[in-house]
Amino acid sequence: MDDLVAGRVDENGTLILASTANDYAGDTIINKGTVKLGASQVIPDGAGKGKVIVNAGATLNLGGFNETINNLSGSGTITTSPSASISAPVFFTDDSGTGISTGKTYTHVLDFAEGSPALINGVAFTSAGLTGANWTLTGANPSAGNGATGATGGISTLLTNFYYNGNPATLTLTGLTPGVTYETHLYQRQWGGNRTQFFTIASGSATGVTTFDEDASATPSYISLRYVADASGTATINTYQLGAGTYHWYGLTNEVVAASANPVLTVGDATNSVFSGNITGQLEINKVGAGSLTLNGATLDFPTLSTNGGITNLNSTLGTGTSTINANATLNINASQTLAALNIADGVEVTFGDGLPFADDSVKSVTRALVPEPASATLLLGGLAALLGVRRRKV
Ligand SMILES: [Ca+2]
Ligand SMILES: [Ca+2]
Repeated sequence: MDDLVAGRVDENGTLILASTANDYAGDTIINKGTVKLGASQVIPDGAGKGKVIVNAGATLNLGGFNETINNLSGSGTITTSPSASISAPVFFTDDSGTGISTGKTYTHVLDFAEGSPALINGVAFTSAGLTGANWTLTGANPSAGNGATGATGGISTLLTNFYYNGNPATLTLTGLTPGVTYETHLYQRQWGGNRTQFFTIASGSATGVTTFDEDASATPSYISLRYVADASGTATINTYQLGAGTYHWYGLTNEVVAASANPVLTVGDATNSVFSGNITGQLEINKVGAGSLTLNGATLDFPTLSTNGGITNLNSTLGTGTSTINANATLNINASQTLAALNIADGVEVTFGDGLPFADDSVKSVTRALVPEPASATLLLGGLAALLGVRRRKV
């Protein structure tokens, strides 16, 4: 199902594009408000597809996802915000399959409704009622249980007793560190009947959803709910009943995980374009295609600019957000820069301001601050940095 029949957004507010089946041929024109990605690759690209135009006052928010577009123009804003997601169940029958480990950093290890809580792979769980110092479970209340868990070991203890009857049931985790990526694992087993739920995980503006029936398989499982903690250090998990019964809360863990890689916006086709807007946030711009892309925006503050095709004209100063340029295709730097790294591939031409080019035959990388002055084309390298094998020619 297409989210957009015609790719034109004219109203304020946020439109989330989440269908990877989008296949419209026209341009994607954002005139007002925000278009936010809800999955990777939801804007059509390639032959026969349109351009992306983000006009002044409007925003394209990558939402933590990768996207490839034919061509970028306009003077609006490109940014990203963290994503949240829920992955498919992982099945297990004993402790070794649960992924629970003393090698992980946990903020919560909760065994609901268990008087003698589980000990799993050396991790001692907390005997959890409906509230604790850094969490609450509302909605679900009566407890029940039996020993027919389908598992052995400590995880069988965890899966013995549970809370139920919440519709919705809301679990709130607090005391999290803002900006840190976490995964909540919800552990469950078969009880009987259709217990399909609509799950959401939310922290700040990021929300992930899925539907899942914990009773569909006789083999116990866990589902992973991944998110980046918001500024308040709070995450909320909701379950809404779709099947015949409510979700059974047996137990959970919440662990610190490595942050996801920054999302990449891959831009470019055979045509030339100018983007005069701002680019901010933890993202990478990857220039491809035979045409040129000119970046003129007042605020260009993002970690990584990569050039892998055509010509990139960098006419504004990159911000201080650990800016790295990976030059694998022609790059014209036409404004002063202070960079964390400039990585220049063999044979790639990088020119610095005012028409004085440096043709670089062999430099692999420069990893110190770079401050070219357009008027004199002086290249200043700090620390121990050196340019090797550079051929400088006058024009
Ligand atoms: Ca795309
Ligand atoms: Ca339990």
